[in-house]
Amino acid sequence: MVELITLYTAKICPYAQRAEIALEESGLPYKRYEIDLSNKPEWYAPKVNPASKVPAIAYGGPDVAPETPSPESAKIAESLVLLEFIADLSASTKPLLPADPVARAKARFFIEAVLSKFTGAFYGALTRGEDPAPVLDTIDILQGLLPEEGYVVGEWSIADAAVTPFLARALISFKHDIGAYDEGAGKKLYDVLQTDAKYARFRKYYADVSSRPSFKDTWHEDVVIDVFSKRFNELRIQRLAQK
Ligand SMILES: N[C@@H](CCC(=O)N[C@@H](CS)C(=O)NCC(=O)O)C(=O)O
Repeated sequence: MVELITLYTAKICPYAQRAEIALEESGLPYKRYEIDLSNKPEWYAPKVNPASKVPAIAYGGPDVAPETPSPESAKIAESLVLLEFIADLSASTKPLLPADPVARAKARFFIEAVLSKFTGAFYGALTRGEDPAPVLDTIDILQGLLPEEGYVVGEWSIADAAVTPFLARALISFKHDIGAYDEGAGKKLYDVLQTDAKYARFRKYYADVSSRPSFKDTWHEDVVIDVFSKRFNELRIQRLAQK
């Protein structure tokens, strides 16, 4: 029997959105608790996640308020661990990974590619002002791993949950030219992604994942635009001032 689940999350955080999307897809009941990352509650690190990061899940134990987590619940952190955990919990009711070992390996390989290729290139541009153009190459790698249609392994799986929050933040940042990179470089890249025939498969994939209720209900575009533009456009100004 699946026990009580409390998800500690934050609207701004792509890692946290991964877990939230998977929980929504699983159909498992859970309590959602928003952590203010700029003013974290003092109980959060000692009682939930010593790394003081979101996402984290308190699983099992008595039915308590999220602010007073029970020592009897298991505390689990790290978004990719949580995706696997949620898939394990819902395996018999709503599979979030296919049964076939090859398809499971493909899902995990895709997740690894998101981590090792795409997120580094995106954050390099967003936070360190690196040229965003290499992001296109990493999107090309990801779309090359997709089947001709559908999700990463055909049916929706946690591999789709792993990538969607990052694609959403990359697209919205580039669309609004938000980031520490040179002014105009994001918008240029966004226009290529929207129009170039080379990225047609990517566009279709993103349309598929982003139209699911699990994404729409967990995506807070206004919050992301607001926080990202304050944080990363300021980094652009600082970078230019140091030139
Ligand atoms: N590797 C972690 C990364 C999680 C992470 O970096 N979360 C950020 C927010 S997006 C966080 O909680 N940072 C702590 C802070 O801002 O103080 C995971 O995959 O869950």
